[in-house]
Amino acid sequence: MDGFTGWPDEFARRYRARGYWKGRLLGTVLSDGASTWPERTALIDGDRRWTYEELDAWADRVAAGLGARGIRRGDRVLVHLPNVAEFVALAFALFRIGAVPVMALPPHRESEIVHLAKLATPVAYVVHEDQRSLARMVPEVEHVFVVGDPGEFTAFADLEHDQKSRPAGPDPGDVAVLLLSGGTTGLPKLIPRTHDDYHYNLRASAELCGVDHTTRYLAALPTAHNFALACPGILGTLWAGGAVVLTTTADPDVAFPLIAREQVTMTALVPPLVLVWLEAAAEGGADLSSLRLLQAGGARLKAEAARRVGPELGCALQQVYGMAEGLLNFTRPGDPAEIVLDTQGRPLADDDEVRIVGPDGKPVPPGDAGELQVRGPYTIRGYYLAPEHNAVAFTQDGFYRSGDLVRRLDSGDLVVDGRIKDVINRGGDKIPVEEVENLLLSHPAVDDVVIVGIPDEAMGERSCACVIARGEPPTRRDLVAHLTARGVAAFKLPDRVRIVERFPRTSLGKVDRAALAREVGS
Ligand code: OOB
Repeated sequence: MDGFTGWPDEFARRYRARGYWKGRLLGTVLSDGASTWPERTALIDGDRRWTYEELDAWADRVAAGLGARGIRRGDRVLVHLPNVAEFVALAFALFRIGAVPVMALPPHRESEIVHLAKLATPVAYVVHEDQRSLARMVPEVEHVFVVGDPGEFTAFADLEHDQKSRPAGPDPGDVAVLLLSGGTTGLPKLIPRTHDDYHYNLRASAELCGVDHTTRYLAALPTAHNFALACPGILGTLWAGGAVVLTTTADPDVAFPLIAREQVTMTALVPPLVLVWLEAAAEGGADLSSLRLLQAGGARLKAEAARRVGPELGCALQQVYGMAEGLLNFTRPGDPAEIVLDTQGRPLADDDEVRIVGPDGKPVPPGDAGELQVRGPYTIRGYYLAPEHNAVAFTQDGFYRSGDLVRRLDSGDLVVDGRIKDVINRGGDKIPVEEVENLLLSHPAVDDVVIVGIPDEAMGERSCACVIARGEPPTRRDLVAHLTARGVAAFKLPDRVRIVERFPRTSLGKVDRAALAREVGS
């Protein structure tokens, strides 16, 4: 695929020789299950359920349908679905024909979808009926498939085709999926993950977490996000012969009865949802006795919340510090309490090369905080079609600059202290500050604007737009209306607006965002 930067040969050889890359295609995760344990339950979505054999056959019919419409290896397909079974069937269908899903997130709206369509030039857009109107915003896309009522478009259900012969599939070194970056500044970038590297990602995550055929994994976070997709998520669970339970909301009113009914053993949440679950469990009446493991990640989990998980939810906690670009860190089952409660874990692979550097790019003394940089068998060497950004986001020797401020303890475990990049982590949702600032600058009453994160008990941080007004100062309501009219995902709307006279500057004349955040946060 053009615009894809792979690993240098020397590294590819090493990762193959050491067994990270096994030459397995993602489509085999399901087909292997269908031949080994056809009758086992694979997927549950409300009252609908599929065995491995049934899900495999469904994915095959969708693959045939896509093929019959001329969708081929290397074509991109923009996937914009909530946690519904069609997402799973479609993902496997695409993996099989070698077409590449672009994983839009459910909260994305016009602004993000238009951007993704421009960047990825997909041949098809697959959307849920609730978001169907967005399809009109991307007229250049050849096919629109709608899950639910298709309106003027094609129903996803009509895609299915029985024709057995399929064109040649992908190679293990091909890009299998394009994930969205949460970790970069500016507009979202696309993260090319290959069959080889992502297969390692899901397989090793599943092994580390002890996922097996008794696992019943609840996908409560968006399945399009790396965490719930493959860390180990739905793909890791299916690889191990477990069952995946889907929910479109993590609200305890829905999720708790589902856990009891389906005997869910494991799930993954972002920290604000951990708090919501703790509060709801404290009210009593919920039966969470089947739950064995709760993964928490996406943003820093406070130690106080971490401490309550075991006693109050009755399951083990695992902290996960990951990024769609690759590197995953986990606390391990059996780690001492202080590691599980107070750190974000350590790298998944022996060949994850993690270095922690200071502003001069040189490694900091052991135990000091610095920027985490990484390269390894499942960490990308470049974003898709982004040569200029890649020149700054990666070092000369191929390390990804995470922008995260991290310390390494003697145990090897990492603690995330903050970040050096301009992204606000609003409880796991990543707000690319520059993108929103640019949209706000087009408001007539905004002369200049800087968005900063301010500490928040529940979300970790919230966004505050600091505005230098032109004439009558705009209200938060004005600015939210302005952004909403431009079709911005709701989590990017500023939680607060402060009118300021000027921005504090560093000695180099750059806006001192940290000082500004202190000013408005107090
Ligand atoms: C996950 O992936 P992304 O791509 O949405 O966001 C990555 C960024 C990291 O660079 C870091 O800034 C932050 O999210 N982050 C954490 C964290 N986990 C992620 N910060 C502090 N503590 C943590 N535990 O968020 C992601 C991907 C796979 C698994 C889990 C999370």
